[in-house]
Amino acid sequence: MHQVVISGTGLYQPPYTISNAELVEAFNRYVDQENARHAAAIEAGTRAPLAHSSVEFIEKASGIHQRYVLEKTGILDPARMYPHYAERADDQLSLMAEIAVAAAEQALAQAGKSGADVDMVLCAASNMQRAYPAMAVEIQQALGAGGYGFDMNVACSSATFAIEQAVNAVRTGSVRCALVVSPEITSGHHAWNDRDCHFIFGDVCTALLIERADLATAADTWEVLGTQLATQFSNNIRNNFGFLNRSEDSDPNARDKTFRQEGRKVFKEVVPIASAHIESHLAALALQPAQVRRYWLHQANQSMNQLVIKKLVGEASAERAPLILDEFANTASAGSIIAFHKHRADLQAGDAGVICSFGAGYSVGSVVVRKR
Ligand code: CO8
Repeated sequence: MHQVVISGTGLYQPPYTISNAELVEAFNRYVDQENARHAAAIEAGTRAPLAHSSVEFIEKASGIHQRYVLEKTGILDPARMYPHYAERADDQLSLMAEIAVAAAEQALAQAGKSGADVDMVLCAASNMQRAYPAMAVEIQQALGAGGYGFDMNVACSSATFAIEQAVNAVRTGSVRCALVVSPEITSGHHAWNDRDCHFIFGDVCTALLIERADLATAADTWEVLGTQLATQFSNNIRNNFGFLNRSEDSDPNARDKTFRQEGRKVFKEVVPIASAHIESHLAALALQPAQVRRYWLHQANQSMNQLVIKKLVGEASAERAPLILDEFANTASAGSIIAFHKHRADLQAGDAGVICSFGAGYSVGSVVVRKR
């Protein structure tokens, strides 16, 4: 068995931001237009009017201040309320692969490696752009990587679940260097016209390089002490978009074909699951929660993260569990990886940290690391 390290990370940040003020202004125009269009039915009492959103609610309920997106005009157009993406020919690099390659190149540069050193590529994200060929195989080719690649989807836990697959493959010697990319184009399958959730998501792509410790040459490496994954079925976060929709003769634009959730239930149910999961994982590694210098938690909701940390160590602080969701919003499986990417430089050799995702499934995945 080989010792395994994370030796590089990368972050592709889309070119456009949408502030809460811009988002709410566009959403409220959409509401006014819809209510005007259905004025007679609203007047007759056969249809409920839509309600305005508010910046104050969004910031208080979630902690989100803005989000990055790959395209914003469509999202902010009240007659459309979703992005415009140009269809690409089969011989062009697909959008998911393009942002994955950009993030991967950063991770490779940080690790002092090239695409040719990689022999496993995992594309781990909440939605794939197409059914096949696998996104990972296209990314593998674009980077000049060898070995093999495959796609995985465990929604918000896609990245941590992929890390376990990569770590095990490197540990057992079946590969030497694995790349995990999480191109999360959440804008494409988000309900931007639903007041309950329109503010939640942003686009991004993260990358991680995982390799044998004895082959790593980077100065900044993180030994993977252990990984632990768990799932428990819940319908509280769900998207029914899928390849059987056509045969079911269902409406492709129906509300259930994009993201939807029972946010309050998710909040209440997932906090105890996540904190108990982290506690049991640390106990299995003979570590106390207070001995962990940093928690890079899933980035869905500020209060949720504060509660998880309070349960673990008694008090929440940005030093112990940094937040990136104020700037990035919820980026599905990429959130905890962005936190790790941006908030690890100040840790010292010997310091332990936990990367932890939690979300749809339900799913929870933790990765315990120690700076070398
Ligand atoms: N503006 C103003 N008021 C609003 C708005 C709004 N936009 N939305 C709701 N309200 C009102 C409601 O009507 C309600 O009013 P009243 O009390 O009069 O009935 C009041 O505000 C409270 O509403 P909620 O109970 O819904 O509000 P919460 O305090 O629960 O906050 C949150 C809502 C922020 C959504 C919160 O519940 C939350 O963050 N929960 C956790 C969710 C979570 O972690 N989900 C994980 C999802 S991510 C995931 O798993 C990945 C999926 C794959 C990616 C998909 C990409 C698209």
